Amino acid sequence: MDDDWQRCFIALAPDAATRETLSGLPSPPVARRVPVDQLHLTVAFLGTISACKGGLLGYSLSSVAEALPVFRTERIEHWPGPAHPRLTVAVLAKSDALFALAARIRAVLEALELPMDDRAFRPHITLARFPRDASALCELPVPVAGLSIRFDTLALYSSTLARHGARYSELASAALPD
Ligand code: 2AM
Repeated sequence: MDDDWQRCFIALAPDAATRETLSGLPSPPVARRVPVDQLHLTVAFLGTISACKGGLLGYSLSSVAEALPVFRTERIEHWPGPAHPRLTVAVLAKSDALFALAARIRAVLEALELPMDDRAFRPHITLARFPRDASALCELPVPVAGLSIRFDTLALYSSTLARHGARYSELASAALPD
């Protein structure tokens, strides 16, 4: 893709202890684990945007990066694709704070006239992705209620297709206050 246009999303990045917790959660052997440094929770998916709008958005992140509470896991599930499971995800317990953050981000996107995917927001952290022809060989959902999930950063990422799946690169970030 042209350097002036990138596939982007805004996500929360877990702190180091949370990354360790997430990397210890089970996923089917056939699925490819998301590398620990790439684990994230997408709050807004933008699709392809210009570098110029991305730059403006990067500057705006600190205006929405308010302190967040500790979140809790609820369970691990498979999310389906058209013909077979697509993802193994950790689903978080419902949180008003996450929906409030998504609303603040939506307002910034509207102000910058940036599009936002209007799929319902289902807060989750993808742990693993299935190859195209795989079936789910392990029993899920697994309840993993109550594990602490903390985020320390809100960031704008670009997503680039690589040989073994997408790679995410941080374009701009704002630290979340304690
Ligand atoms: P996923 O892990 O559930 O696939 C980069 O692709 C990030 O944006 C991933 O977290 C991915 O979620 C999410 N994402 C990809 N396409 C999306 C879309 N159309 N709407 C919302 N989120 C999307």
